[in-house]
Amino acid sequence: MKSRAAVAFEAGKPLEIVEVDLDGPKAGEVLIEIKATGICHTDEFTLSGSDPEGLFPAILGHEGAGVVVDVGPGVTSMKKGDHVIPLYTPECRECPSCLSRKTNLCTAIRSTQGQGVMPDGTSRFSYRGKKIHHYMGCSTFSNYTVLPEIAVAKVNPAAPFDKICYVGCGVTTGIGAVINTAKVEIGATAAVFGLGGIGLNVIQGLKLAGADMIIGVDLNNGKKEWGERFGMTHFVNPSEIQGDVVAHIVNMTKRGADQIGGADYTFDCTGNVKVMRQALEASHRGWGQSIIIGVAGAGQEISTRPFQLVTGRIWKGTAFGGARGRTDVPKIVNWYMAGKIQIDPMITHTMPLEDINKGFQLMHEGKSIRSVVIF
Ligand code: NAD
Ligand code: AHE
Ligand code: ZN
Repeated sequence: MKSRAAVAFEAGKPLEIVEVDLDGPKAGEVLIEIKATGICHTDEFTLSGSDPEGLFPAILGHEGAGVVVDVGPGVTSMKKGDHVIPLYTPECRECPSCLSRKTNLCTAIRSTQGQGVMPDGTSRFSYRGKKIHHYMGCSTFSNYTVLPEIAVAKVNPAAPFDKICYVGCGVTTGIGAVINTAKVEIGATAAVFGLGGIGLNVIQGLKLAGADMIIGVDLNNGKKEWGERFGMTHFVNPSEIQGDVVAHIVNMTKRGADQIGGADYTFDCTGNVKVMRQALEASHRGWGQSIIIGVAGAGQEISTRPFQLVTGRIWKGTAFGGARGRTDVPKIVNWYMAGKIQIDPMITHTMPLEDINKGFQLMHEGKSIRSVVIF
């Protein structure tokens, strides 16, 4: 069949809207009509050429929602008409990682996913007879896409596609980093570095978890009001303070008889390795946990004095907020439907597929929180 898609033919070039060819679902796969897709900073990261796993040409996009329109042989958990969210972190429930209960990083299809192909080693997408790569196993910048059944979450059919697509990455990553990865407790102090589409969801997760002090850190003063909307209690713009942001946060969080400062939990939501170090060092001596969410480009490395870890700080990372997609994503959609979490205000811009490059532009300019393409 044909599908309208935004194709990344080359790194660093705008996406091109073309009609691609799409083969139907094979055994264990489902064909999905994508109704809406968000544009995440990770799409921009890969398009820019910074992603060591980046492949071109490819159909990017990993934050979608849509409807199952066909199923391949052997599919048991989905049927035509189901409303679904594609998962870049599948949940096979059979691999050693899934069975370990210690991680959400299912290994069932990770190697082929990283090679831009389906589990059988081939791509379902082509253009003028040439292969187009899948991206993060999702390729939601195509009106139709194919995914393995294990990489699809069935969700509440009453939920609006143009909002719940964001659960496919940003919402789940931010809230999950707080709940699943950091396991933040009531009364905690926290600092969130980078108040974009992910950082604001970390803030909303912290509020949900009952954190007392929620410090937002961003170079863009426009983000102060955004953070406050979701529960941020203090804002720091590192370019406007006297001295170092680490000392500033440590000072703000001093408490107890010994007056030792540092946040109980810090989160990097920038992808900047220098900020990752600041976040670690702004966490509390003895127990502070710093969670890396941001994705850094090829060749970039993190560093700190080992003494920071010797003295009890914990450096962790999280992918998809530690969420098990088929189990957790339907629950998060229902939290949204029940009014427990907000999504609507963060979707600042919507556009048709033809204007997808404007969505990337808005992200570059720091003008959007999330842009959503509606098919
Ligand atoms: P975004 O562009 O919407 O937001 C980034 C924010 O960081 C902006 O508000 C920007 O002003 C701020 N910022 C930039 N440099 C800063 C600095 N030096 N100090 C303080 N603030 C600074 O991006 P996003 O969509 O929120 O994504 C954030 C990061 O998370 C990206 O690296 C993205 O690739 C990554 N990500 C990771 C996962 C995961 O599973 N680990 C999931 C989604 C996104
Ligand atoms: N391909 C990159 C890493 C990109 C990355 O870390 N991706 C996150 C999701 S970001 C979503 O917006 C992730 O899930 N990582 C775990 C995984 O298995 O990819 C690189 O550096 O090679
Ligand atoms: Zn993402």
